[in-house]
This record gives sequence, C-alpha cells and structure tokens, in this order.
Amino acid sequence: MSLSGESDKRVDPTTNKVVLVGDETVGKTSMFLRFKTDRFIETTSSTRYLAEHYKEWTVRGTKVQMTLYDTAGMERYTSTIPPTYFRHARAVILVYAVDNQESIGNIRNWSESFSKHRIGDTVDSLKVLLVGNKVDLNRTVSANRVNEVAEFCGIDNSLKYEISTKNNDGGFDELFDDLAYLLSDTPIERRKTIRATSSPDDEEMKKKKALCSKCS
Ligand SMILES: Nc1nc2c(ncn2[C@@H]2O[C@H](COP(=O)(O)OP(=O)(O)OP(=O)(O)O)[C@@H](O)[C@H]2O)c(=O)[nH]1
Ligand SMILES: [Mg+2]
Repeated sequence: MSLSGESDKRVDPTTNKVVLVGDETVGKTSMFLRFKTDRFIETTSSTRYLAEHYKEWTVRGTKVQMTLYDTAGMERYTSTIPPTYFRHARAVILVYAVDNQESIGNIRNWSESFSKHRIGDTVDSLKVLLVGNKVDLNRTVSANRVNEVAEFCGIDNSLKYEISTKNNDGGFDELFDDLAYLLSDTPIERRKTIRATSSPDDEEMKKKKALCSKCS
C-alpha cells in the first residue's frame, strides 16, 4: 500500500525484462509498438530515447508478465548503449531485416556487445532469440546465412523466427507466445515449430537472382 492508502500498482520494470537490439531500420520500434498497441504503426524517424512497456501477455489462458525495451539501432554495438540496458534482462531479441544483408552480419556484433555487458548482471538463464523481420518484402538474406550467424552466436534452432511486423499473419504473436512460455515460471509445453527452416537456401536464392537478371 502507498502512503495515500491506494494499492501501489507500479510494476517493477525488471519484471521479465526483454530487450530488443539490432541495426537501424530493422523494425525494433515497430515490434515494440505492435506489442504495446496490437497494431502496426508506421514509424517516420529513428528512435532516440529508450522506451519500455509492461504488459501481461496471455498465452493459452495463462498471463505472463513482460516488460519490453526498445532502444536506438543508431547507438550501434560499438558505442553508447548503456550497460544498464541489458541489466536484469531475461531475454534478448536480436533483430535483423530479411531484406538487409548488413543487418544479419551485424547480429554477431550485437551478440558480442550484450555478452560483454551481461557479465555478472543478468540472470544465468538469459534467453536469446534471433528474429528476421519484414518477410513481406523481397528477401536477400538466405537461410544458410541465418544458420551460420545463429551458430556463431550459439542460438538454438528453436529460437529462430521470421516475421512481418507489418502484416499481422500470426508470426508476431507466435514469437511472443513462445517468449511467454520461455519466461513463464509454470512449465508450459512450448510450440515445437521451427519457422526459420521454411526460408529459401542459398541455391534457391541463386536461382531466383538468375531468373531476375534474365527478366531485366
Ligand atoms: N514492409 C515492412 N516494413 C516494416 C516492417 N517493420 C517495420 N517496417 C518499416 O521499417 C522502417 C523502420 O522501422 P523501425 O521500427 O523504425 O526500425 P528501428 O529498428 O526501430 O530503427 P531505429 O530506431 O533507427 O534503430 C519503418 O518505415 C517501418 O514502418 C515490416 O514487417 N515490413
Ligand atoms: Mg526504433
């Protein structure tokens, strides 16, 4: 109870803290806003300030508390993301865009960045998810490249996702459902679907490219 006699409804901001990281324009704020409002909101500028939103995510009738954090991709792994951004995090969502090859390459740097910061800070059971956003656009990132990066970063196959935050095709909700399962204290059986395997491999990408160059 607070001094005013009302019950204190403030939520501990570290409650199942989940942080979004990734390059500029990969769609972190769009994901943050869809989490917050259940809608796709067109963003027009780069994020400048850290934002957080607490929500009870309902999965199969169970409510799981979660606080999602968004920061600027322009901060870059090399410079000024404050170490406190990762403090007490229970999950990190590494985001790339499937139409942006540089963004998947930089995932390694983002991964190294939080590994450096997390020492002694975060709980042992930190979950790391790899999310390819913008699958509604023409992809240039192959599944092989994703697998290579995931392996380098030690990310489990079952924790790779590909979604469109723009089109509400279910992928976004499935990602957060899985996250809720992972964070939940009650053991709930997690979905076993591995979505990233449905993306085209390098051979398919080459064939596609060859066909496109014949057209032009
Ligand atoms: N087509 C498509 N566009 C998207 C999707 N998600 C985000 N965008 C667009 O991509 C652009 C960048 O999105 P943001 O969410 O601002 O990207 P960000 O990662 O927060 O970028 P920074 O704040 O600069 O780090 C915006 O124009 C979004 O509307 C998606 O799933 N599909
Ligand atoms: Mg942003």
